[in-house]
Amino acid sequence: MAERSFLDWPFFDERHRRLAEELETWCTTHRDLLVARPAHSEATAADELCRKLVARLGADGWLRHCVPAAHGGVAETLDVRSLCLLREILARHSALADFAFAMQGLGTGAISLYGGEELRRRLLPPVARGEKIAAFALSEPEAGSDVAALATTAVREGGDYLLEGEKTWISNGGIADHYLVFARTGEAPGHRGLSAFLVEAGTPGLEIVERIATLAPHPLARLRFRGCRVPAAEMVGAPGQGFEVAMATLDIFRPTVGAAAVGMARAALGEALRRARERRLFGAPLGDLQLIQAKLADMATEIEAAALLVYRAAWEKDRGTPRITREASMAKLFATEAAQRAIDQAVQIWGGLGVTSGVRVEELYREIRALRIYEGASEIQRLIIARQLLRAVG
Ligand code: COS
Repeated sequence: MAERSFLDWPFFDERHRRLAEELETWCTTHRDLLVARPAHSEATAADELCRKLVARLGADGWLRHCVPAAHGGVAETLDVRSLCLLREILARHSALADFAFAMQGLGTGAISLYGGEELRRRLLPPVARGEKIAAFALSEPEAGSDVAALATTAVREGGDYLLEGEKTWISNGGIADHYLVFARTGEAPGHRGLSAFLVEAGTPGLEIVERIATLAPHPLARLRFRGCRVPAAEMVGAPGQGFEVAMATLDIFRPTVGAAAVGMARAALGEALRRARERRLFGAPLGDLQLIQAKLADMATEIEAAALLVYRAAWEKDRGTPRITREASMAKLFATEAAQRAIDQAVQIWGGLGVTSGVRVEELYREIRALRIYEGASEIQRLIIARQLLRAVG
């Protein structure tokens, strides 16, 4: 039985509790889809399953939480608590289902926040229905953490921009229908000279040059832009506003990464508890050993603390606080690090079986790792938190 008591926290409304119950039921009904795994380990192994997950999540209305109500969504503006709950529950059942859900939101978040009416009307409803797949293309071979240093350029030519450069580790790269691409337009040096563009897959000059195989398979690619012509009307936000667009999008989605980590950690705790009760050692259940009890206690306490930070950040945003940068970073940092520790302990409790391919905790061990890196590595989150603290004192 999944942990539900946190739903009584004051961060949630009745609609959140209902949402969690409904998704839990859906996950049980769709168990076959959620336990399905890519059949092989190549870079494209997860493509088909991911497409299937997006289609199912869309058909059953879950992706409506990724866009605003005016364009096929549920809430008037993105409800971060709902996004977090959905990610936590999906991630507890299937990391790939969480990934499929999350990328629809991250890939269109900037359009929901900054897009013009035409772009929103054209792009958001099909993403909410799971008919189109979205992607967010920020990282580059030489600029992952340092966004202000990104090198892809977009040069104005008549009514278009010409994009040149490379993006890498792009989730959904290769299967996405469109990419939200950040490029240097040069209005000013550094972060003030970036802009965001919507680039449709198949636009001449956009090439998928490499599919990237990872520890836990999901669609990932390196993209190259060579003379890629994008109409100026496809810019998201104003010229030079790209850095702000990226940061504001990440402020919303970083707590949701923390939520996914909480979901994975809860799955690991469930597995650890089961093993502690079922496995006998020295003539008694494993869970009678105090060293095992200490692990379980630490896991549960850290998961609870992580969930508090995640839902605090989400609630803070939902109640209208304009910037939740510090709260979002704290939630992502603590939840992903705590989940990594909890999952590691679950593997330890499972012993040899814990590192056996196909066993749930082994899978979680591989799945959690990327969350400490993507959407801002733990080191970057610490930097952001510390800067905010230092700024506040002087
Ligand atoms: N919301 C709105 N504005 C923001 C912001 C936010 N979350 N974060 C920063 N800004 C503003 C700052 O207030 C500052 O404004 P001014 O120009 O008015 O002073 C400006 O943007 C520059 O901010 P800062 O000085 O902090 O920029 P830096 O280049 O030093 O650092 C970090 C920016 C490191 C925070 C940024 O590059 C980052 O988040 N990197 C990680 C990126 C990432 O997540 N990559 C993974 C790819 S997505 S899978």
